[in-house]
Amino acid sequence: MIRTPLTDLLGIDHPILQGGMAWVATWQLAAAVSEGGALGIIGAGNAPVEWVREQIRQTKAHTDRPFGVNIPLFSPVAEQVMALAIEESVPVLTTGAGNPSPYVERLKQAGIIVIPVVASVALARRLERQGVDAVIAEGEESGGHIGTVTTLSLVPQVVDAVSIPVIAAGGVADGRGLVAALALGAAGVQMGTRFVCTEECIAHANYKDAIIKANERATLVTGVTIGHPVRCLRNPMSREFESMEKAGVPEAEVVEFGTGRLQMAAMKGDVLNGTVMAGQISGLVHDVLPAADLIERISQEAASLLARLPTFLGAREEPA
Ligand code: TUI
Repeated sequence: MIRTPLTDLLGIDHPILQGGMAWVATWQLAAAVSEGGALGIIGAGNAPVEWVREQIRQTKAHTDRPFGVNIPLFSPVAEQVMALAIEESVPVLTTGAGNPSPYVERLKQAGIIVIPVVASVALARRLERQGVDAVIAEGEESGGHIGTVTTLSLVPQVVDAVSIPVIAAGGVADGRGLVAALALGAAGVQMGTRFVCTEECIAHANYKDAIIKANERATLVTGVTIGHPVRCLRNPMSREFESMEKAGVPEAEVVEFGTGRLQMAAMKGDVLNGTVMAGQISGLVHDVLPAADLIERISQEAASLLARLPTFLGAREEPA
C-alpha cells in the first residue's frame, strides 16, 4: 500500500479520490469506492437538496469509511447543499468550477475536510491561506468543466506554491498515472472517467461503452465561447454545439441547446444527442469492473512500478 500525506489526512488506504461527477457519481459508486479503501465522492451537480440528502444517507448506510460530496459552484443550490453538508457532518467536501472562498471558514468550523479543485496556481495559494486542507490540481485533459493548463504543467507548479497536499487530476486512469503524479510531487490522484467504467456506477451502459470505444482523440471542448468549457466525447450533439458556437449563435440559445444533455446521456443512454463528459484518458479505459478491484489493481500496479523504476533506468544505461 502507498501511504502519503493524503492517506493520513483522510484516513484512507489508497491515495485515490473518485471524481464527484454530476448524475454519475451517486451513493452506489461513492460507497463502493470508499469500501474499496479510496475516497468515494457523491456528485451533487445541480440536483435538489433533498436528492443530495438521500445520497448522503444511503452512503452512510452502506459504508463506515470516509466519503465526500462535490459541489460545482455554479449550481443554483450550492449554498443550500453546503448547509446540508454541514448539517449531515459530511467528512470531506470538494468543490469545482469556481472559487469556494465564501464557504471555507464555515465548512472548517464545522470540522469538514475541504478540498477544492483548482485550475491555477493563484487560486491554490489563496485557498491555502484561507485554510483549506488540500487542493486538487486538475488539468485540461479532464472530462467535464475544465481549465486551460495541462496536468503535467499544473501539478508541479501548484506543488511548489503550497504546503498542503496536492492531488493530481486529469489524464490518470492506471498505476502509471498514479506513479507519475507522485513523481510530480502530488500526494495522490483523483480519477473520474476511469470510475465511470465500474460496475457500481449507475451511468447507462451506452455511456460506459462510448468511453470504452473512445480513443485519445475522441474528445472535444464545447462552451469556450460562453465561458463554460466542457470536455466531452465527439458526437452529433457536441459537433452541433461546436458549429453553433463557431457560427456565433447567441449565447442564450447555445446554453438552452446544451441544457439537460448530460442526464440524457448518463441516465437515458442517448449518447448521440446527449453530452458524454469524459477525459482524454478514455482511450486507456478498456473494461468495466468492480470499483474495489479497480482500486486494488491500480494500487498494485503503482507499487510494483515504483519498486521497478530503478531497474528501468539502469537497463537503459547498459551498452547495446
Ligand atoms: O467541476 C468540474 N467539472 C465539472 S462540474 C460539472 S456539472 C455540470 N456541467 C454542465 C452540465 C451539467 C452539469 C461538470 N464538470 N471540475 C473541476 C474544475 N474546476 N475544473 C476546473 C475548475 C475550476 C476552474 C476555475 C476551478 C476554479 C476556477 O476558478 C476560477 C476563479 O474564480 O478563480
